[in-house]
Amino acid sequence: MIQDWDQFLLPYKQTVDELKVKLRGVRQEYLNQNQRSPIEFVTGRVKPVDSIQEKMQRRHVSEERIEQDMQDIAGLRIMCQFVEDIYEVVDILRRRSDMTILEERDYIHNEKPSGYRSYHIVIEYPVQLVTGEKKILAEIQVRTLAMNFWATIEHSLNYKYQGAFPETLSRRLQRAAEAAFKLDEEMSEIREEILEAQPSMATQLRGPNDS
Ligand code: 0O2
Repeated sequence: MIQDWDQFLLPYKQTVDELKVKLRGVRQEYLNQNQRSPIEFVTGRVKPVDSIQEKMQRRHVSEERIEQDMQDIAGLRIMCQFVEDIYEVVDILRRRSDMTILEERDYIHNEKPSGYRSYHIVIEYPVQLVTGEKKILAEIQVRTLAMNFWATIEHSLNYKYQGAFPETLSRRLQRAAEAAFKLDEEMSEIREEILEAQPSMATQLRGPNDS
């Protein structure tokens, strides 16, 4: 039995905190060089204990197997402006030596039946504890702003309907997901045209609050 969840989750919190700093640092590196960053913003969370317990029941994961079988207790999200940026971010992550990629799931080209799209990466990340090094699994979700918009709303509706959407709502959400993806495709085409016409725009496509 996990007696003290706060204690158990401490290395996961450290993982999320460290990765948030590092991934935001990637964005800052681009901006400092006056370049457009493929990372728009980064969020992270440790999965709440009730969600962990619910998933353990649903997936038949025992407490002995939790560290190996629950890949998303530590979760990071990287938001990008364009679909192309997602694959650039994935390449950046593949080149890093401070984490090991264990698994990649492309839910962009293989969207989920719900309409969900994102690129998922499961990594092993070493945290340094007083007792020594501990390897922690973390899930990094990389998605566009449009994919994030859809997923955030669908997630909150899911909470309300406990996953049992009425058929009409499911269909509308699938249509909305397609519309969001169409928007991503349109934006990519517009971006290509702008860049071809005016290469200097690359540095100008930056966020409003960036110095
Ligand atoms: P949270 O933290 O509240 O977002 P499973 O968890 O069983 O669905 P699996 O194989 O463990 O699936 O992992 P998968 O599919 O790679 O990633 C699960 C996570 O992806 C979910 O976490 C969501 O964040 C996101 N996700 C997957 N499918 C959907 C979807 O249809 N809609 C939305 N909005 N998000 C999705 P959790 O566990 O839901 O928790």
